[in-house]
Amino acid sequence: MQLTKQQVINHHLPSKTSAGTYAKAFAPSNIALCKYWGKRNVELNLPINSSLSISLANLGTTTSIQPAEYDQVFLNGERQPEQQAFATKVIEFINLFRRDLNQALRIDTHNNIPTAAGLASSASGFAALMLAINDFYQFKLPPTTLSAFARIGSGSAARSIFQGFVEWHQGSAQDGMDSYAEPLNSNWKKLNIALLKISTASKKTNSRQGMQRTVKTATLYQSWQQQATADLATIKSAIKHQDFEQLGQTAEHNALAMHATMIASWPPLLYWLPESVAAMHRVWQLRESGTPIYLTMDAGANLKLLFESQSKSTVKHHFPELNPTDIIAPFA
Ligand code: 2P0
Repeated sequence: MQLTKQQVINHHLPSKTSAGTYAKAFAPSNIALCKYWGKRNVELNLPINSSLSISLANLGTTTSIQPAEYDQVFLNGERQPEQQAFATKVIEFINLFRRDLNQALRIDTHNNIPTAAGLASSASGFAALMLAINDFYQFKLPPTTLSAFARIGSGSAARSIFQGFVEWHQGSAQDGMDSYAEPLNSNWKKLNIALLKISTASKKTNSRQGMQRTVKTATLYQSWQQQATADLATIKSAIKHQDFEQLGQTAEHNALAMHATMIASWPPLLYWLPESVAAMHRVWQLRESGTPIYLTMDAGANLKLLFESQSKSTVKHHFPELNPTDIIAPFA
């Protein structure tokens, strides 16, 4: 029988908890170099393959929790209507952890990700919320449990509990408690990521629906799993040896293989816009002219560019649409 979120969480929370008066936590956004695409368990967001990401340092979400007269959710200072998706998701998640439903709460979420970058905020959002919940109720949960619980909110949130390079282990346990992320002990001062905005329009098919459709209908999905497994090992080796070409090549190949399986779903899932493809060609032209630059893309039309510090001025010259805040050096 499949376990529910509540059953899994109850089993791992301390028996006695006390509510604090105020808690505030930050979690970074992350960009996957080896992507998560496909769930073996939809209730618990358990992935079919392990993934590896890089967290975006101080770009992400800050969330605070405090007692209030009635439940209220704020996003970037604006009260969110109770019935709308954002407030519902936040309240449903916090309800998994609050045993005393009589204590009403005010939850404030602030994202400092450049909104123009069109970066999904569910990863940093659920990670920051989980960290704030842990603090507010004084659960004192270990990082691996915090990561596994954040994953129950949104898969990629498992990785946003940590900074730097982060590996999320797919795990195999029925309750998913071995499906958590861990930081790799590594550093890459020269590594840069640029967020190249193509569109900020919300996508028609979200990741959750998209993954399920791909797993069900794309015969390419089996090859994707094989490639993701191989890519993870190659990326870890590239990080260990600080081999940028290997890192960039593998990350780009991984993203495009994921998109190929999406496109091979039915009905097809094509997140690219004509402008995305045009930007991909610009990246490839720049690379052909000798600049080591690679791209990765998530479930959307935007590109993320990978390069090292010595290429920064060339990249800015060829992509004048990038603002200084769109370029991040996570280890600098
Ligand atoms: C990733 N993505 O590894 C991949 C690459 C999008 C493409 O994780 O359903 O928002 O909440 O577990 O985590 C986006 O999926 O999905 C994602 P849920 P999530 O970054």
